[in-house]
Amino acid sequence: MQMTWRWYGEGNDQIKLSDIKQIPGVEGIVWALHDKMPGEVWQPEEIAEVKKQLDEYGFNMDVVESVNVHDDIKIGLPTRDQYIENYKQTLRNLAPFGVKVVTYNFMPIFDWTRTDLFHPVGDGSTALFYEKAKIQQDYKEMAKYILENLHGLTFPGWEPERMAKLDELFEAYKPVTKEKLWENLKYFLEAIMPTCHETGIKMAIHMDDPPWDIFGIPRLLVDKEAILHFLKMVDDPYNCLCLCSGSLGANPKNNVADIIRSCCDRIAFAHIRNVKHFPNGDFSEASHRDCDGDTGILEIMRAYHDCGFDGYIRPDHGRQLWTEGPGTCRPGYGLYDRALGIMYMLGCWDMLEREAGKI
Ligand code: DNO
Repeated sequence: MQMTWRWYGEGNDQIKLSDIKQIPGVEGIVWALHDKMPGEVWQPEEIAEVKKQLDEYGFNMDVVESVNVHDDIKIGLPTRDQYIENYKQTLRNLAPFGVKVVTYNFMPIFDWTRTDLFHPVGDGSTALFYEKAKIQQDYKEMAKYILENLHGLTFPGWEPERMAKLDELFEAYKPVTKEKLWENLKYFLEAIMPTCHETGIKMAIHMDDPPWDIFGIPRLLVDKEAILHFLKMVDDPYNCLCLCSGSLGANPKNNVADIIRSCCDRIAFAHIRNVKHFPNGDFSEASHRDCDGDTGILEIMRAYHDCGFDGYIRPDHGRQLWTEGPGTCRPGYGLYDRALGIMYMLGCWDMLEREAGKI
């Protein structure tokens, strides 16, 4: 496996590349051009700028998270073809810089969804929290809460320009049933697979978070059955997964280690995140330590190891620790808990490697 760290870019992340350099084992930065709207072409000179910054610290830029997919592609509007052409051009522009994996998602309207970004964990730290009852109600209320609590920081999928048009977006998605959304995803992937072969870039779809329909809009990548359907639907080695343990793990019925074993050869990128469930359907994010949540981090690491996983991996959301709070820390993406998460993951991995006689 190759350890990576998600960084939001110079001037857009409180964490410095020099801080990340001190965390053991990090080889690459998972990056994006965060000021790009979905559908815009990423230009070579903009990509070159990021490469220069990463080169200074010896980090690779192999993984992009995300090149976001325009709503017209998800909705299946006639304008989608132009946006697909733009997407292909972005892939062609990324490849000469060594990019190997592009992450994206196919969630309508909202990306990951939480109701509290700084929820007390009980030990003085805070974490992202999902209160089920709140997600039945007012989507505008929820979007407003999220945007206000980002304190002006960008968050992909939560572009203020898109959030300002929520009623229009909900209206536009009305005819998009779950079946239609699967079809639109297939159309998109079949259109870009030749460009993936040409550029050597694997497309890694992120799991839907949370893994169920919200506010009446469908979500697709929610469980083992859906994942296997997705891989078969476009059966191409460049059609891959960004297997997010925390997204899937939000549903207690998902056995994440088992899912990994069923499709490991198509996992290009692994997100490791731990989630704790409450009996009423609420959940809180937790430290990466196995016993702090219900996701089964130890068995997940064992599954990756048994399968000989050599793709990219990163700690996903961490709690906000110590001095990290609203305004000083991008929710879920602070420095400390993700760094602790890396040490936990490397600890598991090193032990498995030792037991296998590899180190
Ligand atoms: C959450 C992230 C997701 C992910 C996108 C990929 O923190 O894992 O927002 O980046 O869904 O497009």
